[in-house]
Amino acid sequence: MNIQEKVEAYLGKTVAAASDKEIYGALLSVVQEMAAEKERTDSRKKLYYISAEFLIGKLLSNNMINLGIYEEVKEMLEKNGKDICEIEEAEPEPSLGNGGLGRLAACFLDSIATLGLAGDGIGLNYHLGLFKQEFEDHLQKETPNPWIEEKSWLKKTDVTYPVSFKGLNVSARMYDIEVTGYNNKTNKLHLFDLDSVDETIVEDGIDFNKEDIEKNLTLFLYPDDSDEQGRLLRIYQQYFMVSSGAQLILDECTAKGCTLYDLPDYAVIQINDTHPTMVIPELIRLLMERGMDMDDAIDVVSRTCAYTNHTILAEALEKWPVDYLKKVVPQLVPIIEVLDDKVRRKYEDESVAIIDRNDTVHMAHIDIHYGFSVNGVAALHTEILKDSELNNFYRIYPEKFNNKTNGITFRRWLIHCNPRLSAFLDRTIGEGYKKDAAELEKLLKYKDDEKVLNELLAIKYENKKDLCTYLKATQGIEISPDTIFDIQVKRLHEYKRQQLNALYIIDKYLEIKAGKIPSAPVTAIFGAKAAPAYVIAKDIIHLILCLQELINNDPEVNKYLRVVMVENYNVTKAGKLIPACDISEQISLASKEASGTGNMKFMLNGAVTLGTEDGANVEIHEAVGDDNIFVFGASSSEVIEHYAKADYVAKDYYEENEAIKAAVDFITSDEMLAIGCEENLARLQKELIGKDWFMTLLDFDSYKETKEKALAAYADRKVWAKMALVNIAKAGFFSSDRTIEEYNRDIWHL
Ligand code: GL4
Repeated sequence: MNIQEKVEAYLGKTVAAASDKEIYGALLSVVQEMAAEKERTDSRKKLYYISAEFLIGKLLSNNMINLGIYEEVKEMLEKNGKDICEIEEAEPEPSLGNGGLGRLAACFLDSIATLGLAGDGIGLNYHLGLFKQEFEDHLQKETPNPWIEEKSWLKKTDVTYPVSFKGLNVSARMYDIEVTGYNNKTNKLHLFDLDSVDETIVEDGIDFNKEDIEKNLTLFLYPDDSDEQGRLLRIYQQYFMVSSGAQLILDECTAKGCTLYDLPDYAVIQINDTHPTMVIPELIRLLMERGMDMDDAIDVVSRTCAYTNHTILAEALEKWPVDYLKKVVPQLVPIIEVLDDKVRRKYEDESVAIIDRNDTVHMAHIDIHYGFSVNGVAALHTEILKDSELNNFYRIYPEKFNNKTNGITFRRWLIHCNPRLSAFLDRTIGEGYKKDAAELEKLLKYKDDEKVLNELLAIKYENKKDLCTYLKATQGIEISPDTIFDIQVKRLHEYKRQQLNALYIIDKYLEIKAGKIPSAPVTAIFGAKAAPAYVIAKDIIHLILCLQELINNDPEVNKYLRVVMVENYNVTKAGKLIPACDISEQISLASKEASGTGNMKFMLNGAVTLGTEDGANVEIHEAVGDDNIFVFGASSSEVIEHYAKADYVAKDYYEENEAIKAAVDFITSDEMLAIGCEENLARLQKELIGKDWFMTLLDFDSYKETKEKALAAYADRKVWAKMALVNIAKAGFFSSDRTIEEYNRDIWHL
C-alpha cells in the first residue's frame, strides 16, 4: 500500500473528501503503526531520563520527518487539494512542559533515538498541562490547557504499579508515546497517570481542591505552591512519578536477567533537575524490599543515578521540610535520615548535609552525594557550580563534576520550522548536515558570495511575511516585514530581564516623541508566560501589553516602533517566530541563565544575538567571533561580586541617569495609567527603583548603546547577511546530537 492507500484505509473515505481533523487522525495512526514497527529490541543497558517536564510540541510532522515520509505525505496531500500546514493546525500541542528544561528533555529524546541509543523518558501525563495564557485587560489570565483528545499519541498500556502514600494507595497506569529517531529506531516516553483523575473539579480559571489527590494528582504541571497544600501536592506528584518509574526500571532490568546487584550494567538514570530526586531513596527502598541489605542498595543506586543541574537560582533548588515528607511519603524518611547520617559522619561541613538544622531536606544534596555524575548545562554554568554554588561539593567530589553544554534538535528547529532555509542548505552544501551538524560549516565558503547572501536575505524576508500573516490572523496585530524583527521569547522571569527590553522601548518612544527619529523601524516582539503566583513577572507582562496598546496606536510613533506580545507562547509559536527573527534578545543578568536554548535556535535560523556573556551565549560568542554577535553588560564575575558585596543600589542608577529616570518614571505616566492598572504598574516601578534584584538598571546604558549598534548594522544588508550566514554555519556545535554523544561518552556508556 502506498501512503494514500494507507491513510484512506483508516479514513474509510478519500483524502479529498475528508476534513483536516480526520486526515490528521488517520496520519497519526499511520505514523504510530510505522513507529511501532521500528521499535527497538531491548539492548542490555538502557538510559532512563526522568523528568517532570517533556515539552515535546506537536508530533505529527516531526515524526513524519524522522520516518522519512514527510515529503511524500506533503505531495500526496497537495495532489488531493490539502495543505499540510492546515493538517498540522488540527493537532493540539501537548502541554507537558514549562520552558527550556522541558524542551531540552524533548530534544534529548529525539537525539537519543536518532543516535540509535536505547533510552526512554519517564514522566507524568498532565491532563490540563501547564496552563493556557490569555490576555484580558492587558493582564495574563490562566485557564486550563486540555490537550488530550480521543485520538492522541498516548497509548494506554496494561502496565500498572501500586504507589503508596500515607493513608492512600493508588495504582499508576502507564501511557506510552513513541519517540521516533531520524532514520533510526523508536524509543518511548512513558507517562504515568491515575485513572481516577477528574478534570471537572477545576473551576474559576485553574483553581481546584488541592487535597483531593485521587482526583487532582495529574491535572496540572507545577500546580500553585504558594500554600502548604500546593507544596504537598507537588510531593505527591514527584513521588508518584519516581515510584512508578523505579518499579518500571526494576521490572525491565530483571526481565533481562539483571540480579539487581548488577543494576548499573542494565540501567542508568538521568535525574533532570531535582524534581525526580526521590527516585534515589525510592530505589533504595524497593531494592531492600526485594531483599538487598541497605548498604548494598545504596551502593547500587549510587552507581546508577546521575544528576543534571539546570539552575543556580535558589528558588528552583528544591528543599522540602521533613514534616512534609512525613505527611506524604513517610516510608522514605528513615532512608533519607540514613543517607544524611552517612554524610554527616564523613563530612563535618554543615553546608553539604542532606537534612539541615531546620529539618529541611536539600534535594540536590541527595543527588550529588548519591549519584555518580553531576553536570551543568553550559561551560560558564558548570564553572559557576564548581567555583561557587556547589564549591563545597566540588571539593569533595571533583571527579563527579562535568559539563554538558545543551543542544537543540535540528530536525525540529531547522528542517521542520524553516523549510526554506533547509532547502537552501540542501542545494548549497548538500544534505550531510542533517546527520552531521558540523557540516554546516561548509556554508562559510560562501560568506562573500553575493548570490548566496541575497538568497539568505530573501528567505528571511519570506519568513517574516509568514509571521506577519500569522500574527494578523491570530491576534489581529499588524506589523511590517520591512521593519527589524527584534524578538525575546522565553518564560517570564526577572533574571531574563524582559523589563530591560521594555525600558529600552519606553526610551525609544520618548525619543521619537521628542523628535528624534530612529534610523530603522523596529518591531519588538515578546512571548512569555509568567508563573501564576509570580506577581512581578505578571506586572512585567502588564507593562508590555500596555506599551503595545499605547505605541501601536500612536501614529506619530508606530511608523518607527511597534510592540507585539504573543499570546500563549508555546513550541508551535516558537516554530513560527524563530525563523522570522533578525535580532535574538538573550539579555539575562550574567551568571543567572544556566544555558538557554532559544539562543541556539535563533542562531541556527540566521538571527544575530544581542546578549550578555551568560549561559551558552558565551559559547555562541566564541563560535561566531566578535564580529557576528552584539555583546553587552556586566560580566558574570562582576555580577557575582556585586551580590557578594551587596553594593548594587538601583536607586543610585535611577537618580543619576536621566534616561533611566525618564523611562522608569514613564511606567506610571498619565498615558500609561490611561491604559493600564495603577496597582500593577506602580508596584513594578517601585520594585525597579527600590530593589531590582536582577540589576536591570546596571546594564541599561550598555544595552542601549549595543542595541543601537545592532540596529545600525542591519542597514548594511550585505554585512548583516554575512553575519547571519556565519551564525548558521557555526550552529553545528549546538546540535543536541552532539550533546547526547557527550552524555553517552562520559556518563551513560550505552
Ligand atoms: C533551565 C535554565 O534556566 C535554562 O537556562 C536552561 O537552558 C534549561 C535547560 O538546561 O534549564 N533551568 C530551569 S529550572 N529551567 C530552565 O529552563
